[in-house]
Amino acid sequence: MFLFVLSLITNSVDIPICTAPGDQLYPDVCWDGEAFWVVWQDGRDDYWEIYISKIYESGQTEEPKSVYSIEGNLTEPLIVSGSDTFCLTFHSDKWDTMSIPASGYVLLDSTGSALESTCRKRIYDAGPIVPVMCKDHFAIVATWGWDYGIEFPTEGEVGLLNEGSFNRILVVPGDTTIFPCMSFAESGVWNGERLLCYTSEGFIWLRDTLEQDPHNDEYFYPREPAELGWDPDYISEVPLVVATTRMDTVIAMIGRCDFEENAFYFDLIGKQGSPIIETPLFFNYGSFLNWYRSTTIAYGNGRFISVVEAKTGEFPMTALSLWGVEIDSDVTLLTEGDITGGPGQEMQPAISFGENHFLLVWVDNRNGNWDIYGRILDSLEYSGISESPVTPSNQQVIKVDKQVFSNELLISLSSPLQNDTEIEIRDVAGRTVREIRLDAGKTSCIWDGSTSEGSLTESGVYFISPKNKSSKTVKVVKF
Ligand SMILES: [Ca+2]
Ligand SMILES: [Ca+2]
Repeated sequence: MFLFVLSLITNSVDIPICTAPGDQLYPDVCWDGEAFWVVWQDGRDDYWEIYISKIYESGQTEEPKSVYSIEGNLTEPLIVSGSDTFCLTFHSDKWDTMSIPASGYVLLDSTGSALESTCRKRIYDAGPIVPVMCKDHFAIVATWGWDYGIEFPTEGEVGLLNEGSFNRILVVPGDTTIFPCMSFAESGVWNGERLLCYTSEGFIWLRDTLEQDPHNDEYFYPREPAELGWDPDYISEVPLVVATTRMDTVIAMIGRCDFEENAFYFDLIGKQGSPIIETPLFFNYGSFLNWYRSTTIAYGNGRFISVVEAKTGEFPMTALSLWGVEIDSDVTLLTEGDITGGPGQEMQPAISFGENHFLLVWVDNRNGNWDIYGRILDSLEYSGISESPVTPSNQQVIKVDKQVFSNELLISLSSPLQNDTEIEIRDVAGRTVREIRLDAGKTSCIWDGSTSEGSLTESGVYFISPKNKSSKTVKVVKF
């Protein structure tokens, strides 16, 4: 109850972090022990540059400044904080005077100013370049490419920065019939002792030691691939993990299942590399987008908050907004829903936890072009239904006749459906306990509290939504 009161106080208004002319895109956020730092790509001038701004937990912001610029465009920055420096990574469309894709990193001092001499770039970037703070060093997890004319092979690599210089500690092996081998490294997360990287070969532990033979530790999967619907023959073709955070020494991750498009899982991985919960928490984000940068997660105050970019409506009426999920540290789903946003569209969320509160940042076009907005929060506020424009066939509000029930619950939709659908009822672990078919033209059904197998469900909290997820989820308590 105490936490609830606190959240009422601190859930606050949107902070306009940067509303400069032109578009501001791809924000990322980190916490340096005293304040949040937000970076983004800024298009106010002729080229995309990287800008940075400092945001305090009180909501106070400092004037954004250009952090680093070279000839050409700098895009999609990521930032992590070290003890007295930051590591910033970016993509670029120039390598010296040549117009070819490159990626790089630069160290920033404690005021957010670039230490120019540390900048390193690699030509032919082919994938993410992700900074991770380990114990003493920054790690860079990246996928490079080579232009061989017809072939465009890629190679996943992990390095540790030593005074700004790149020390390679892992090259991900791939198809040995191709040189360089086809492989990639998606990202990594530090658990306080070791760096867990996920690559096209699987997951691998690395140490924060400049000299190491990474292949002392073998590649592995925390769970049997089949449990997440992964086909071992095609395992490297789906992003296995889309967002990670850490709860003490436990790693929390949201990843892709391959049961169906847009199926996600949430899992906790212990020090041994295996899951510490019996089954992962499964999500179905319906028609939501889920590319690499659109999902974010952070842990703080005993809960995980994850936000994903969500697509509503059918082409060409599609609109982007944010969908949030809160998960308790014991892996129960607390809430989920459309996050209250502005009158325009919202996309590209990033979240970080500070000392007492989270900072969620995103891109928002309420003023006619894209700007960076943020919100200091303890808990997510939901609008109930997306305020973004949607086509009539998707405009549904789901209602129940009571929030607390024992025998019978009336579930109704705001307008008749054009196609048959299913009402899905899930428990707090995200498991589907019952699906009720609703024929086209019908608007209501009764749930008698039983499971699909006909047995009675246990007392507790349940979430009800149409299977296509074009409406908000309703939370009920059964006793
Ligand atoms: Ca909106
Ligand atoms: Ca703008």
